[in-house]
Amino acid sequence: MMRELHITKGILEHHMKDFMDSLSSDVVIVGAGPSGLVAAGYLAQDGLNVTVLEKKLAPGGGIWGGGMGYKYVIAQEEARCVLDDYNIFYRRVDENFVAVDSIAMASGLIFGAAQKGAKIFNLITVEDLMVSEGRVRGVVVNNTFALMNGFPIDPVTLEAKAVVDATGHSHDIVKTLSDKNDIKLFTPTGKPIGERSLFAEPAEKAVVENTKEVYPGLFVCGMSTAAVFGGYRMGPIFGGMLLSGKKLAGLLKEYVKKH
Ligand code: 48H
Repeated sequence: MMRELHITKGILEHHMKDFMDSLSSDVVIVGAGPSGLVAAGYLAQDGLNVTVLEKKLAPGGGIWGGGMGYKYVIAQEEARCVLDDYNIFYRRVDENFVAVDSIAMASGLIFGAAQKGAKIFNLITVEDLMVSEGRVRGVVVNNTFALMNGFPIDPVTLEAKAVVDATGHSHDIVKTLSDKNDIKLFTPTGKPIGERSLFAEPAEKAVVENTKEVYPGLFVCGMSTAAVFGGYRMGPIFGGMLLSGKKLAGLLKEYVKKH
């Protein structure tokens, strides 16, 4: 016999189990765009407890819309290994580039990260950080609907050995840390430098180079590296995002062992 009670109970029990497992993670990744999803999948595959927090209903960030709504994005040959690891198909443009259906890429990265063991929560906004004794110790989260409506509801906290700003152009997390605390980031000015105009080749290189720790316990990947370290934007080429996520996973595997 079908009892509605069992449907609700099944949802609540499983959601709560996942959320309880995320109260103390190895890594919390803020933002479920391409760079965050790639990092999450590789880290979870290696057995780390990884939580991804996405403020919107649909994870995937800026992938879905391709270039100006034309639904393909481009990736460089060097990034093809990530597409293969996530079983995402593509078509060849020439010997250096492939074209990827943006809908296949968004859904492939989301499913791949979840399948590899990352816990992805949607409709949760990170509104602040936990900071003490000179390092980031976790995130302060709230229900996106509560924030959208301006309801005066207090947030809750999730602790982590490392937090990642994968929020894209907005670099929400680094910005909040810098605005609210009298601290110096690991940038030349101690503050976010700001994103520069479009220049694809150096932009793609810099995204990967600048995937690193920006303050003790806080890392940046993807487009937020441009805002934080003053990189160019690159338009709808996504190889840098994929490789940034892959590099971050490598860095964090070592980092988490030491912390
Ligand atoms: C929870 C949040 C919060 C918050 C934001 O923008 P994204 O797709 O991120 P990247 O860096 O992996 O990829 C960038 C790429 O999509 C892009 O924009 C490119 C290549 N642009 C080039 C150009 O020239 O314009 O995803 C970030 C995600 C989004 O889903 C946000 O909703 C989410 O982060 N987010 N989630 N709490 N405070 N802030």
